[in-house]
Amino acid sequence: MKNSNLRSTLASILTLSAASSLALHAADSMDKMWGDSTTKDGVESSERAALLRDGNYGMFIHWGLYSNLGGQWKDQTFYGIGEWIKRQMKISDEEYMGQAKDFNPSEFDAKEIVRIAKEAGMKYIVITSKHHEGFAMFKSAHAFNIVDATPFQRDPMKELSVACREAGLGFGFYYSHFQDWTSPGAEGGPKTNPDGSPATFDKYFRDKCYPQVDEICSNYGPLAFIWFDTPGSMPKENIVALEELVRKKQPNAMLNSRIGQGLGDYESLGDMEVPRRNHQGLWETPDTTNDSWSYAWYDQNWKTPKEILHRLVATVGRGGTYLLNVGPDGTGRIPAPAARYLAEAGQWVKQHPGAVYGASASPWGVAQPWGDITRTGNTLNAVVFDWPADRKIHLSGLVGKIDSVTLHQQNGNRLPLPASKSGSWTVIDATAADAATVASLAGLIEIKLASPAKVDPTPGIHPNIPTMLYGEFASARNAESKVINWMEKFGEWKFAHQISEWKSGGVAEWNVDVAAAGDYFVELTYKGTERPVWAVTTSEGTKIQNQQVASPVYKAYPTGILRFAKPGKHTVSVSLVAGDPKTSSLQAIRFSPVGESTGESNSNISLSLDGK
Ligand code: FHN
Repeated sequence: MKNSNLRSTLASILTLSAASSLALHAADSMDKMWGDSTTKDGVESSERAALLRDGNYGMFIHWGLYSNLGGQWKDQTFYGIGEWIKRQMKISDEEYMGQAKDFNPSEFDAKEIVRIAKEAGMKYIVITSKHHEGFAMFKSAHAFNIVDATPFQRDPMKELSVACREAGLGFGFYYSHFQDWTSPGAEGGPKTNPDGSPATFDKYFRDKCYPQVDEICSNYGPLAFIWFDTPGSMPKENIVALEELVRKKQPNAMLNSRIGQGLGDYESLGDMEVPRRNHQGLWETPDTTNDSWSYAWYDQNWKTPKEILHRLVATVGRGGTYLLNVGPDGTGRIPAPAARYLAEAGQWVKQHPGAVYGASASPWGVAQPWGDITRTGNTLNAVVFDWPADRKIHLSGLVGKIDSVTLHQQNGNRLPLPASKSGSWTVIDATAADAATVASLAGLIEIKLASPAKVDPTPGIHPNIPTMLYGEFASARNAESKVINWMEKFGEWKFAHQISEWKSGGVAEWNVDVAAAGDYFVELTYKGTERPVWAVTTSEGTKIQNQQVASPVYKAYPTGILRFAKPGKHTVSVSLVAGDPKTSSLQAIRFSPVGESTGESNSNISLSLDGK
């Protein structure tokens, strides 16, 4: 994905109080600093790509001096990603660097971290060796490091690299190459050297960045990843020099695209970005177990085991790898709720490894209303997160012969399920599923096909569970259809697709395949000012139109009941009949069958792609 496509409307939504102008500046530039995407021929099938291609799940760790502050500076709490506290709270270099003498993470236990990652089902660990603060979490010739500047005096990176190797986990380093807020000349660092002379990036690069990348590549055995971040406007020659260094010292390491300049082996998507459509190439989404990357005392907004699993399966189902972060605290411990929830999700992964490891993207290219699908050869792994009340799983547009359908029951038994055809739909009857399976985090239905899956990708409207159709799957005419991203708190990214800027004749159109004729309750998700009037029409000529109050953030509004007289293919169109064409912005349309008990709503399973 080209990050240049992602533009945010930050001014209206940033809710920072302290240092808000600095926050705005940093926020405005953070996504532009991720660098261009990359895809390299041949890498995907290479041995060194196995952790991304087949592993599909890794642990990210943000840990540094900022972890000891934990989101608190003196009497002020910093609400934002904790590792940015120095910059956002404008802490002086002297005071910040002085914090090192109080950093003694005596509870750090590399084996315990590895145990948590393994229990979670993760296949590798990437940890911050140096984040933007400039503090090295490894023994370095540069004095501002954990061995020489803290009472701890141990090299936790050494301990973790050894523990990973012993346990058979891949191990890699995050390194912030461009930003270094305590180093003269680096991005965000002091503008002058200690002697008062003007600082240059070149000197920072020669004296600190390059030697430290050399150190991490030389002193910790074979590395699986070097994960650079926010290259911004870093000179190309420096980036190329780092790439050459890594290639020479760690020929088997995978380099992420955030090294910059279109280099690297695979693409890092935007922070917290689980895409809605399948995404090509070798890629990874960095996400976090709560809102912050590093430990913040107040941030208890943990993703539940079900959310963790859903986001993992959705990422694999879109063709990628899920890199899920934890932030150990100042003592070195991973917060207990994160460890617990990871383990619960991990238990499911261990029971159903084939749905994640070695699995690839769903042939539908998108999620299903009841869950998601990954693929292993000719087998479809249908992961059911929201069981329809009648326990019938509908699949639109599946072409070809089904050899067998099997439900993996909680008790370990395999239950064959009947499957039937209804027009272009395949209906799997899971009414015999036992209660424990239905109550578990997710059900796994294995659908073995006689040949590779072929699918008509027209979105289906399901007869027994609400179906949400997002704006990005509509064709828009005389209206602007685009991805937006923004920060909820500082550094907490959200993504959405919106259709706005309505002109005369503006319309958003979805081609759909309706499983069952009947009445459907329609909700539109939109934002705007005043009271817009939206019209929803079908190619059968049915129309509903309603006026509702709008709000400046995206919300779902009931719009009316729409009838499909016949099942099968239809076109649904939405247009703005009255209201401000500039501020009225449509995100999605949702259909809930009327008269059916639809079971648990799927609207609360957030992939954090919806929002304001
Ligand atoms: O600024 C950093 C942020 O602190 C965090 O490390 C994330 C993780 O992907 N990367 C940068 C922002 O994209």
